[in-house]
Amino acid sequence: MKILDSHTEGEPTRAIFEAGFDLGSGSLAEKAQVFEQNYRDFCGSVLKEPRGNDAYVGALVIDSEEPDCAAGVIFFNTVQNLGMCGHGTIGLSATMAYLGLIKPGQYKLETPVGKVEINLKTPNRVSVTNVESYRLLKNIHVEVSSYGSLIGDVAWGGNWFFLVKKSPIEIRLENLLELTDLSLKIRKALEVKGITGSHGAWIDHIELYGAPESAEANSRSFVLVPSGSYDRSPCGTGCSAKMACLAADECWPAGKTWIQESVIGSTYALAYERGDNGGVIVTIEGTAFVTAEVTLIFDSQDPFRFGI
Ligand code: PYC
Repeated sequence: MKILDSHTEGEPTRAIFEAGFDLGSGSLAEKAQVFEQNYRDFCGSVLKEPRGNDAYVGALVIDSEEPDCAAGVIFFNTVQNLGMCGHGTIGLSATMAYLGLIKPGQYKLETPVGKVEINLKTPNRVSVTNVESYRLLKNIHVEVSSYGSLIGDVAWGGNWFFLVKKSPIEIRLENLLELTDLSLKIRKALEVKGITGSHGAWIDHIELYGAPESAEANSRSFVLVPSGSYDRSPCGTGCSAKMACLAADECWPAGKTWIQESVIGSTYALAYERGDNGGVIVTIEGTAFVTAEVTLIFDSQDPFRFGI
């Protein structure tokens, strides 16, 4: 097994090659289910403390049976599998470039929710064309203790998001605890109200939006991820959900670049085209750096070998 770490605009990805797991012979989506069911201990031990932390996303690289795809990838966090992962795709692309597996150019990767295209512009700068994103629900009211009624949209960008257009808390790193607390309360309020994504899917990511700090950016966001941690990057799939909402409201034209700032001030450049199914196809561009070649050691005497 070969493991390499990277960060994309501050958000870590742990890429795993040559794991050799038996995931059966189904589709990539079916293999992802087998992975989630049978390899939960592996996911925890690889990503959680003391080897990682709750912000880490794993990228299990496997062969794709799609002839036009360079690889298949199953993204996972410390809680469950992800459908797609924007920062993870950028980080994986930079890692594959570092390993000499790809050179600048265009490639496709297969994910459990569909094929995504990568354009490796330099060994570190990558743009990703995501699966089709769409808004499911508009102007949903949720009551949150100490904040009152908040309004947001439910949208899909490869994962499910609830997007609050106007955060009652300023999007600054100094407000991290309050932003996290508010987002967890919103997620709970959605659960209590029975508001879900399609087919009852759990809305596991919450996005709060506010004014950008940089004059070049259009917006700044805080993104709660399923573990309860936050995305250091502007969250690629979250940005896709955001662009789907902007397009649905006719607030931003197709083809024009939108700069999204994260809570730590890193940015993605985004643009969308109309999709075939009423949604949008979003391109997410960002930068990733490889940070470590990793050898993990699991001592059978270690009571915390499966993570904390
Ligand atoms: O970049 O899509 C993303 C992402 C999802 C969760 C963490 N990052």
